[in-house]
Amino acid sequence: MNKVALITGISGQDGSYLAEHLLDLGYEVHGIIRRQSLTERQTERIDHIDHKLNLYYGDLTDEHCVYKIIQEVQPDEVYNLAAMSHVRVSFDIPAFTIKTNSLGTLNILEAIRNIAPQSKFYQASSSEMFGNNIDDDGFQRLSTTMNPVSPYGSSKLMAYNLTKQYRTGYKLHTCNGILFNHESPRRGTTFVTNKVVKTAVEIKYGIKTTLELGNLDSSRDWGHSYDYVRAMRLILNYETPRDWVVSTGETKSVRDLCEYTFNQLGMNYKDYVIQDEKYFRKEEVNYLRGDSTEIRETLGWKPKYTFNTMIDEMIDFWESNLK
Ligand code: NAP
Ligand code: G4F
Repeated sequence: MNKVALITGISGQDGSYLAEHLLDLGYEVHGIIRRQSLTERQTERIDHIDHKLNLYYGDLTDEHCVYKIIQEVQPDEVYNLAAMSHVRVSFDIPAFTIKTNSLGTLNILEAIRNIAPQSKFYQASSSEMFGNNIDDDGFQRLSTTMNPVSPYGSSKLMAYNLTKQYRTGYKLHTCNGILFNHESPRRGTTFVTNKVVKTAVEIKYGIKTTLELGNLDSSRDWGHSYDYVRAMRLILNYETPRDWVVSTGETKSVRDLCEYTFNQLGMNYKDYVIQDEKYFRKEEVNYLRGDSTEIRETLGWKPKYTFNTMIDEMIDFWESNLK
């Protein structure tokens, strides 16, 4: 019998890579999508596998539809990737962020507890939960104190704690993957990596003249979504439900990102990048670098991409797209 997986947020960056991965492994894949007014672009990231997927309209904030879908699908594995995932935007729409990311997660956990307790549950937790706490050796890990500095980080910390509590209190198979930033050509273009790469390519081809950014000094531990969705499945299929950190262990600043990308395209970022107040945040996470020793040693997870090969792939994507 094929395993049955339900992915919330299947139309997102990670949802699309995870769906491909699970289909390759022989899973029957179900996913929740939202109704949008621009139907043509709604499933752009999964159109190539659409005929293999079972899609349902739904919204995590609607507990009735969450119950109904879980009742109908009776999944072996639930991957909760749906979220209002943009940190800066979470300052503009904090209530929606909490309703989707925290209460939405609770809606799934309650449905599993009541009508599908056999389902294993993966929660897309985030390095944003650490805020500005860093261990003395310069890394964040499971034991690092969490102190979020955005509505997004706070919403994810609530969901993280609920996921732990349903494991310890109700003995359900629930796991958190604390994933550090991960990107790809499918990344939304308002996140910094894809914004920088897409705009740099547009500048090279004369479509734009400048790139407006916020804070250039913050640092992130950037990996590739292709690698990180593989970690999600490993996490959920480990015999003991628990929480894990997934990261590259290397960190680069936004300035480094600009320098590398523009150099690859034969330009100097200093000639094009300007800073604009509107991209700064009320409070910033300054430095992220994750210690993923445990998942590498215990589950054998290892990323295929480096920062450079990932950015090169994104440059190739936008060059062929814009040509
Ligand atoms: P993404 O591209 O923004 O995808 C988010 C998905 O959630 C989209 O399919 C979106 O649907 C859906 N969604 C949003 N609100 C919803 C709601 N109320 N009900 C149902 N679906 C809703 O994000 P991603 O990069 O793939 O990230 C996947 C998950 O990992 C998110 O939970 C994110 O917070 C978390 N995470 C991401 C990173 C990262 O660096 N990428 C790191 C750590 C954790 P629409 O397409 O209709 O908007
Ligand atoms: O690409 P970002 O918007 O990602 P951020 O805020 O780190 O959040 C992402 O990673 C989290 C994991 O740590 C996820 F949980 C979350 O869902 C999301 O995927 O910004 C990265 C850095 C920030 O320091 C930001 O201030 O880039 C800086 N930045 C500078 N200029 C900018 C810009 N960010 C964006 N989005 N746009 C700018 O113009």
